[in-house]
Amino acid sequence: MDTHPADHPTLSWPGGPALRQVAAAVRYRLGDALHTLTLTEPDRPVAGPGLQAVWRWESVPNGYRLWLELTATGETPVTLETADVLTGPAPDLGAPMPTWRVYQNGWQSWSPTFARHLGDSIYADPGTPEYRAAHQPHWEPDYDGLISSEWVTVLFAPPAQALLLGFVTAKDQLAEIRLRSDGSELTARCHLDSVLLSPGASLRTEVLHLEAGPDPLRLLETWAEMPHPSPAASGGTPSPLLTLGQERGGGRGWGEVTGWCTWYYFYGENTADDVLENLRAIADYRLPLDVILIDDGYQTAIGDWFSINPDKFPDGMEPVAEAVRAAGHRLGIWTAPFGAAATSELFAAHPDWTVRDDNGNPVVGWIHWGVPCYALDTTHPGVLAWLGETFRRMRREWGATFFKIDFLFAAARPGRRHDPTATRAQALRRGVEAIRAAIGDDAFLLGCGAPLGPCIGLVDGMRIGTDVDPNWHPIFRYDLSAASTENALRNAITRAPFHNRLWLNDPDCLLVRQRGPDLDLVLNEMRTLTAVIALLGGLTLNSDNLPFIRPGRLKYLRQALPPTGVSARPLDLFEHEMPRRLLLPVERDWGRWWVAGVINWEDRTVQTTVRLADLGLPPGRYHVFHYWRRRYLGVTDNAVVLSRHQPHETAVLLFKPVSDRPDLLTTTFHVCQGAVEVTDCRWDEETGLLRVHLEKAGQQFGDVWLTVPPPWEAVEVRVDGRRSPWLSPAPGLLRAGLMLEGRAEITATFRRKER
Ligand code: 9PG
Repeated sequence: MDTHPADHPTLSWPGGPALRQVAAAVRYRLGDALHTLTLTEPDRPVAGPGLQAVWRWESVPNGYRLWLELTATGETPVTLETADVLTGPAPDLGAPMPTWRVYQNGWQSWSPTFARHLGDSIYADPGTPEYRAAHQPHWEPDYDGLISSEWVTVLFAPPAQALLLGFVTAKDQLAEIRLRSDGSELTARCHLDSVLLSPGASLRTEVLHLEAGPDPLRLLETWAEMPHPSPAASGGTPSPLLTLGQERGGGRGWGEVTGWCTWYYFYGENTADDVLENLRAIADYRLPLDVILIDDGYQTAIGDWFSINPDKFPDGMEPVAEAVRAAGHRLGIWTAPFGAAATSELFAAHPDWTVRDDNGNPVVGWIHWGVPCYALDTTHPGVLAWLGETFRRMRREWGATFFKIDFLFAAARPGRRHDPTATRAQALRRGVEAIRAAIGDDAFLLGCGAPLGPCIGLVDGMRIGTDVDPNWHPIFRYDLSAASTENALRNAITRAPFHNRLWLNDPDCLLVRQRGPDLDLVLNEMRTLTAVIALLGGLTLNSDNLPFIRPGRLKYLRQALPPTGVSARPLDLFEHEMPRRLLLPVERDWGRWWVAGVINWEDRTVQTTVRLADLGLPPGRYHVFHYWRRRYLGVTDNAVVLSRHQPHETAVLLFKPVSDRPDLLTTTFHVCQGAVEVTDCRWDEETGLLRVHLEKAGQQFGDVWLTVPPPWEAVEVRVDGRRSPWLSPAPGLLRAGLMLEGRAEITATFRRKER
């Protein structure tokens, strides 16, 4: 690594990318005058009227960290607009820009995210004011031709030059990376939102991490895994590191979140009885679903969270809450805590609690199913106190311990706030902090409609995509943020690297009901939804009307439960805008295997060749099992050809190294084929005995498949000590069925065949 702190410095990596003629820039106002400070040298203060700036560089393994420190030096406050911690022409990646793939991370949960091939046209969003309000927080007229990615991007020039630019702090400012597709500009910008900096006061921008390497997916995973420390509000040393993967998510025992949600069948029309009937069905069917999430619709208006709709919940929330808890479930409650419906009692009582525009009018956060909802000012002490009281009451009076907080971007709408020194990011974070403090550390907090950065460290789970929907393609609108199974899955896959690192990913709900008036997904599409959710290992919530689900469909739900807690990797994230290859490597002390999800996004049948090399499997011979078709495809050392890969079908393929003694091939109890339900597998050569231990909550019928290479032949199979019939679906294979309730031990005895 090479630094040239000259007049126009260069950031470079030996044999890798180079960023030439880089600078930093601060835009601010003093009185009516707009000033720009340009910095071209690290550590040397640069002064303008009323403001001093220092550009900091730090070398870290494989890269750099850059940020700015600003101090107001005059007699009057300055108004800060933007701070570019890095700006210059597009970097040199050794290949022309049209060959690049650029990771474009959307702003909030529902915002489209993908790696775009610059040779294709850039994403044409709808450009409506509503779209901009929800997804483009920094929109300005020069946005045309601009690729903007929130907090992080990876620029990838195939085959092997990639550069990651990602902020590793995100508490205080919204931050984006902007790239002009003509190569004229690459800027990493922190938005200071016209906040006031008082004389003598200092602040620090977010910290940008730059790293180069050959593998863009690995860079993204590495970035997500880094501590995202929060810079101290007024310069100086960063405050203690917040490492989400440790503090929240897995480390707190939240690895496997399951549940049932009211929204995607009832869409708010559910009554208390509907909830109770589903609760009963979960018990009757012995479905291992933990959280019962009462989504939108129980309240009379956004903001009036204790005004329960009497037509739907005639006895209020308490009896339902009580029944949910009595049945041993966690109660989940949906809110949109940073909104006040224009029609709400909240707004009538506190018209001064909203963010204001320049004319003093309340700013609309979003339109909720036709009703404008004003954005609450989460820097206002009254709002923060009310938030605390609201969530403490839900916990105290209803016993809720799972909170889905939605439409969070409302708190980050531009406008005037009670605290003129608070940025949009800080305002949002204060609101989420108030909720986290009120619900306690042991409750689960799920962000939704949430700007991602400022929620890091505060939420346990995060919705990372648009709403799932009874339709594959969107029905009303054709932008990438429109509710549809396809769009939900895209983001679930493209943001998979965040899972277990920044929080637990919520890919949105699993729907398994039969095709009909309430669901338009064909079998392959429903299986794709099931497979992708199961392979991604995040939150797994069902949202069907369970009393009316046929047993033939419930079995799909069971095959996704519980989640592994570990995400498959989207191997071709930087190759295809809709990634087609997910790979979950599984390693246990008794074996090693890989589960691949190979997706056909096309609306027609295609032929797909799956090469071991494309999956990155070590060279060798593998048994291949086609999960949904329950078909053994034989042994390969090269590739599998799916000659009729149907529209929207995900082929879930197991790759298991070939062994010279009897071994477990797979089970059909879970899409991840052993990663969840197989707790042990032992072979004893002396006695010719293979023991497989299965363990899984609920009640489920399924098969265990064993491989029986010559000279071995099966003598008998026992399930929990009782002799069990078995089949041989092909030479060298053995299949035994069983009802799994809790745990089971399969013991298979083999002998060497006499020749
Ligand atoms: C409840 C729902 C569910 C869902 C959330 C959120 O109009 N819109 O653009 C719009 C976007 C998302 C949305 C609703 C409306 O869904 O993601 O899970 O909780 O709210 O209203």
